[in-house]
Amino acid sequence: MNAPIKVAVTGAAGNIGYALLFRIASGDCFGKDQPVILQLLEIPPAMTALAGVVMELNDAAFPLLHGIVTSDDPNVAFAGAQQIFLVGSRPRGPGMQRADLVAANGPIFVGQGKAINDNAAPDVRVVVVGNPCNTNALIAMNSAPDVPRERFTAMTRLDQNRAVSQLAGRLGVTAGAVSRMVIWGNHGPSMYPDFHQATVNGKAVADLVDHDWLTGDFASTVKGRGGAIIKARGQSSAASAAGAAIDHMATWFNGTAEGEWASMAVPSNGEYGVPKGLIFSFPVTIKDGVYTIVKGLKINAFSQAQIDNTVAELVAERDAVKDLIG
Ligand code: NAX
Repeated sequence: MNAPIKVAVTGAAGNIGYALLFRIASGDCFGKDQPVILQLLEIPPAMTALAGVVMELNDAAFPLLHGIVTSDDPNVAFAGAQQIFLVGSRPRGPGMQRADLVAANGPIFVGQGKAINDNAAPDVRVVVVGNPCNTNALIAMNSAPDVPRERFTAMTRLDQNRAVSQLAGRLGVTAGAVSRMVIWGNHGPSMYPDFHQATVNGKAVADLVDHDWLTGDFASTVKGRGGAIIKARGQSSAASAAGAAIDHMATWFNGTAEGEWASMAVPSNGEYGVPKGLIFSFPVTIKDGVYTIVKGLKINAFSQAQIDNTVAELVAERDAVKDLIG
């Protein structure tokens, strides 16, 4: 058995937290031989609900769960943390525009970025799930000057998984037959689910599926899936979002399989003309805990227009929080 790792989760009493914590504790994320200590952050009004979640975590009697810390202080929750899931954020209220959401969440991620800077382990790795996740990650990264920039990422894996599921359904195969489904850009309305690189059982998707469907219903279903789930369930996606966060961190921890890519929003170094520093979803490969953006992909005019569009959305978000990122 390995030594326990410290895993911090914010928004731990929320919907996604409730689906996420049990899977981390059971070994679904970091492996069945990797004990964990959970360090859970909530805001004061949610601490009672969090105490109930902790009772249930204890009652599940997970052999890998070596301890649980709860706090409303990020300095405590992030102390020595090696893996951090930033899930908590302020939800969009009635009448709030995306820009309002960006502005409302900014200060939270300044504080959490500083607390990560001052308290987390030197090998810390962070995924931001709370929306607007790319820009929240940008703010946290800029508030943590001592942490290597590439340790801050945001989640587009749910979008990748949704796209994979749509392709699998269309072609009558299981999700495991679909490879290299890439999400570019923002986890927001401008995201680009790029089918050009995707394969099914080794064959190019573009050769197997009607092009109009790929540029029409496929893209709009992937982009609109969050809304469709809220409409059907009366609540936003939680189990699939938690599953995607597990996939994101498990892939970062264990690496990508030979020939496979994962979509992760990571700081751009200027790849594919994306402005340096934006937290932008790219296809990556991962080995030994280090990701590398897949380079040299052919981008046709259709894809370039989509990428330009999602760059523009992220630049606008960045401009809305420019006072917070120095
Ligand atoms: P909930 O509102 O159920 O839970 C959020 C929790 O965060 C609450 O318990 C709240 O008390 C806590 N919280 C708020 N501010 C906090 C702070 N400063 N520190 C610590 N905790 C804080 O939302 P839930 O359904 O769990 O969704 C969480 C976030 O994930 C939302 O921002 C949501 O928009 C985002 N999502 C992101 C997705 C992605 O693909 N990147 C998809 C799923 C989800 O919509």
